Amino acid sequence: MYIMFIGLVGKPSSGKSTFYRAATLAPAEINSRPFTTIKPNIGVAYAKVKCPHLDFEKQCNPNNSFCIDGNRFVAFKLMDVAGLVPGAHEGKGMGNQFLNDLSPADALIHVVDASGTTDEEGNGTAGFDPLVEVDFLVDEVEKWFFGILKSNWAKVVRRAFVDKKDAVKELAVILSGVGISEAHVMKAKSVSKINVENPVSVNDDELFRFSKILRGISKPIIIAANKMDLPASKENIERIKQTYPGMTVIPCCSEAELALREAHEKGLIHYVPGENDFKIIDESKLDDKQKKALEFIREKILGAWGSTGVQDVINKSVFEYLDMIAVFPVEDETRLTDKKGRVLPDAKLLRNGSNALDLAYEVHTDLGKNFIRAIDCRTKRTIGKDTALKNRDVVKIIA
Ligand SMILES: Nc1nc2c(ncn2[C@@H]2O[C@H](COP(=O)(O)OP(=O)(O)O)[C@@H](O)[C@H]2O)c(=O)[nH]1
Ligand SMILES: [Mg+2]
Repeated sequence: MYIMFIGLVGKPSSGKSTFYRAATLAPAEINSRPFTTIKPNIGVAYAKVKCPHLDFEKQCNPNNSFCIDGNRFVAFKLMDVAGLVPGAHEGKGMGNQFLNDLSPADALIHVVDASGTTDEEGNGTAGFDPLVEVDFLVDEVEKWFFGILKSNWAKVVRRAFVDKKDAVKELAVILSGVGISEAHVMKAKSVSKINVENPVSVNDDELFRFSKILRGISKPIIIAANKMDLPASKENIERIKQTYPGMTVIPCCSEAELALREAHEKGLIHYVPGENDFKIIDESKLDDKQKKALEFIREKILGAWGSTGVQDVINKSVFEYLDMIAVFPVEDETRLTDKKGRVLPDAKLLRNGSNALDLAYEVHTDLGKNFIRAIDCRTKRTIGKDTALKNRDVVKIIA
């Protein structure tokens, strides 16, 4: 089973853990956790799509996901990586260990302290330039990545040269532990125009350039410009955007998102992650401090910026950078239920281009093995096993 995996990276005190806590805080009533946590810093976060129940005029009973006001939140894995400092790839601040944690990641969210109130090691200061942070982090990730390629290159050369094997395939096999696929290597090869087919001809400069491109393809970085509530942030965020026109920079306030999700959880407010407002459920349950904090968030965050940015960062990473689609497998094509009668119970994230057979295998290996055909529950038409599924498809698999 393929589970999408995103890592949160950044210097100490940029707000990674706050972002992580906000993103992984799901309503308590969610039934089944789609995957169990393996380490304390790996949790389940959710990408947001319009729930298909709206199109069918049915009420859903989610099982592996949750739905608020017609918004379905679909699970993936998120990791809170320990803070990285300059020199991390050489082991500074145990950085090499933390970088290795990123190996399985499909994408990285770089949480930057846009307020400039902490330096590159996370110590409190004033007027620190967040551009420094963006630079050094990319640099550390690239050097770490190059180190992996370099240390494996002799093996690639040997397999291609001595064993006469396909270098691209071997490279993908050797680097599969760092989340590299053959498609990634092919793409990096065509972008870089470096002849990795003949690995013995690749010199160190070329290998570094190739590893940079391969890193960009296999572990894209999206910037969460955090702490946008603080005074210097607005200007800094503009500068980050201007300096890195090729990067996606999304302003955010993790602290506000965490506060809103917690207040929703406690039944104090009604808040849909990613929206530009919330409703207070019962004024009398709030003390003055809470009221003030919520007012601040409403005016200075949601009003001024349109949202807290946390869900935007997630959705952009999942649907644009990683090009995923959300699909909804069901057992009964008219009632849209599973065996237990739950309507539209499950939502799964698949790579765009996945077909009904891929979905069948995602649901269960046996379903994949015994796949006969699938039905598009909107049109009631048969979907052949080679037809690519679309975002928000509701699919019955016949086995
Ligand atoms: N003003 C402000 N402070 C934040 C925000 N997000 C996190 N912080 C604060 O920044 C500090 C470091 O946060 P933490 O999540 O522990 O950072 P980490 O070291 O990157 O995991 C804490 O005091 C947080 O409360 C934010 O959006 N705005
Ligand atoms: Mg932390």
